[in-house]
Order: sequence, then structure tokens, then C-alpha cells
Amino acid sequence: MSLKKTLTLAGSDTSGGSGIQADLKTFQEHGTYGMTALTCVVSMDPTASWKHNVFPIDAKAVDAQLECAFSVGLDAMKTGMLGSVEIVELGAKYIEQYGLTNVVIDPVMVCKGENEVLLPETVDAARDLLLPKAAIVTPNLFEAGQLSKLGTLKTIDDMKEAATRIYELGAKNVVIKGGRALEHTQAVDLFYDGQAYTLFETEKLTTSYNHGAGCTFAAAITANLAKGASIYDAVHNSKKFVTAAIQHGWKLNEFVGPVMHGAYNKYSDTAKITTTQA
Ligand code: PXL
Repeated sequence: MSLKKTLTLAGSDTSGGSGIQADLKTFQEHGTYGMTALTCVVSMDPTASWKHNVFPIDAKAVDAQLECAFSVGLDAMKTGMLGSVEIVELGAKYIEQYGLTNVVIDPVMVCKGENEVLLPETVDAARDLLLPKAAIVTPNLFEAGQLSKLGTLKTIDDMKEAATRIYELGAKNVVIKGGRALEHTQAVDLFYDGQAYTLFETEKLTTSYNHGAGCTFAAAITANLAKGASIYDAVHNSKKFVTAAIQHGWKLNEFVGPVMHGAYNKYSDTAKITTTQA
């Protein structure tokens, strides 16, 4: 039996909720074969309020991993935290060389609880080199404000404007994860395919155990695309998958509560998701 092959080019989250750990768990839940090209190692300091320390991986090692992974013939890939401009360039080079189209760009700029943009020059490089190669880009509200240069996004109209601008940067589809951060009664994500704006809405969940939700959502989209889903279905299915994961988020320690990556396949209480045109 052959499995669909999915790759994540991302960082390692030692705490296990986000990064390549989230991606591999999510790939596995979708029945795809997960592979990794590691960009950096993030470890949290238990003696300093879980401060994130980032340890970079040498670009030569990233190049070797990408050479290996692409050689097997990938069905889809995603990117997450990218440690340097060189790594962004390598990712873009391999996508181009192998003509891979199922590419999900999750433009990770900050970790939850941390408020400095990690490596701003890497964000610029990802915008210029990776967005034009993206089947879909999956920014959260903050990242969408940065990519679109609109700053703080507060309303659905702001999200539509940001999605339009990000689309114009070359991504074929955009989904902005507004979540519950938006000033809106529901938790809302906005999907734009260059033609129509679709809102995915759920009730706002009260849990604060949602570490890794963004990576999990993007990895689910990647697995869906690898399995042949349309982009709309990939987003819709992944919204269900991550909603269940957030509903069943749990407390790892006093600092962090990860989503439960496997909740969608295990439980059948996923909150209702409504879709409307905006
Ligand atoms: O959730 C963003 C994120 C992505 N990737 C890695 C991380 C984090 C946040 O902790 O550690 C590796």
C-alpha cells in the first residue's frame, strides 16, 4: 500500500504542541506519511517562565534534508517556523525545482505568549519568495496584519482587505485565522480564493489550552491536499479537525496547554461550524 507523502519544513517545539511535532501528529491522524526538514529547535526554559529559546540548524543541514525529502516525490508540503533567510531561499529553490504545487505556507512570526517578531528579515523573505509558490497561506490575525502592511486588524472588513492584499502577493488562496481574537461574537476564519470571501464561524471556545492550533490547522490542510481534496474542502475539513483539537486542549503544565491533535478522530462532539459568504 502506498501512502501520500507529506513534508513539513519547520522548527521543533520541544513541548510537543506546535512545530514539527504538531505537524507529524496531524499527518498521522490523516493517514499520510509524515516527513520533516528541521529548521531550528525551540526549547522552553522551565526556570524562566517558559521563555522560548531558539537554536538554529545550519543551512547546509537544511539543504541536505530537503534534498532527501524531495527526492522521494512529495504529494504536499507545509512550512512553519523558518530560522533564516537562507532557509527560506532553500525552501523556495526546492519547490521550484520539483514543481511542487501542494504547498501550504504558515507564516509563523511569533510564538503564543511571546511578543517579538522572530527574525523580521526572514518574514520579508518568506513573503517575497514563498507566498508566490503557495497553494494557500494561513496567517493568523497578527501575521495577516504584517503581511498586508495593514497593522492591527479589527473587523471582518479589515480581514477581507488583508486577504485581498495577501492574495495580490501571489498566494493562490488565503485563509486568515481570526479565531476568537477578533471583535466579533463568533470565532471566525476568512477564506479567500481570489473570487469569493467565505467565513467559517464557530462559537468562541473558552479554553486557554490552544497551543499549536495554527500549526495543526496548516498541517491538516497539507494532508487534505496530499489526499486530493479541493482547496475549499481542505480548509473546511481542517477547520473541523482543529476545532475538535482546541475543544479538547489540555494542561501540560502551569505555562502551556496544547491542543489535542487526535481529538477529531477520537470524539464526535465537534462544535458546529457555519459557512457564509462575506
Ligand atoms: O506556534 C508557533 C510555533 C511554531 N513552531 C515552533 C514553535 C512555535 C511556538 O512555540 O515552537 C517550533
